[in-house]
Amino acid sequence: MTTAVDDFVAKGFIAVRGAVGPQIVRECVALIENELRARGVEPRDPLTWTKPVVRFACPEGPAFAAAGTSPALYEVYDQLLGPDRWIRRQGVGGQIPVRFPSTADPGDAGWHFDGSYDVGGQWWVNVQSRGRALLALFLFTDVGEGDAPTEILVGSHLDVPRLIAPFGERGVFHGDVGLQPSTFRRPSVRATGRAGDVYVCHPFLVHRATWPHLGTGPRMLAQPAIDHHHPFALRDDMPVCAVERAILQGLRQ
Ligand SMILES: O=C(O)CCC(=O)C(=O)O
Repeated sequence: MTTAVDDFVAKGFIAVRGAVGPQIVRECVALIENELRARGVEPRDPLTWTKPVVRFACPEGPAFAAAGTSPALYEVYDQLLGPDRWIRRQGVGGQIPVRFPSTADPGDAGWHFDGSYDVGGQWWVNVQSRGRALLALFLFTDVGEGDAPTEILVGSHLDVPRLIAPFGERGVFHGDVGLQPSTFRRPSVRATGRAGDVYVCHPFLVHRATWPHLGTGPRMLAQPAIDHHHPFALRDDMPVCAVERAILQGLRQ
């Protein structure tokens, strides 16, 4: 029988529906709206939506702490990583790209996997995934097909380990890793859902923002790393968690 964990290893993500409750979502949205106002964007006035995307660091505070410490997410992190391996953060973290209805190219919608540690102002990655045990996509608004959902290449996390392993522990700037044509032949899905859903993803999953945004309101998403105490050891002779299992599978394929 295929378990949810096996499915994650094969596909590279799991959608946790209703991970964040509606009241917490509302409080987070109010804080995101304040950030927009501070940047001259009025969340309810389309005349002020002059750019297709506005980005900022995810705010901190009790509402985001409640979102980031959702029991449903903790259970999934435990299942995918093991209870003692990941760092419990009193918040969400990462960046929030808010996407507005627009047919303009936002300029940031290329396929990529995320870097996880800073080397001289660039985001680097290594096969042990230093600094990132998981990528999470927190939907703070309802996201339908027309609302510029994030697009995910299913199973693409299995293609990345072989590309970055040759760079050893030092790693490589994530933007310098040339993805192979076979990765782009993988099926894609769009991270649609309701406000409060969270897509928990393998750190090497290839994804991109999409455009145009044909919806009616701002799309709000946070995309933090879930960090770990130690990078993955990737040793076959030790117990491995699901994220590591996928990296080892990718190295063998
Ligand atoms: O906004 C999105 O849908 C995803 C953006 C993204 O992948 C990124 O900024 O790294």
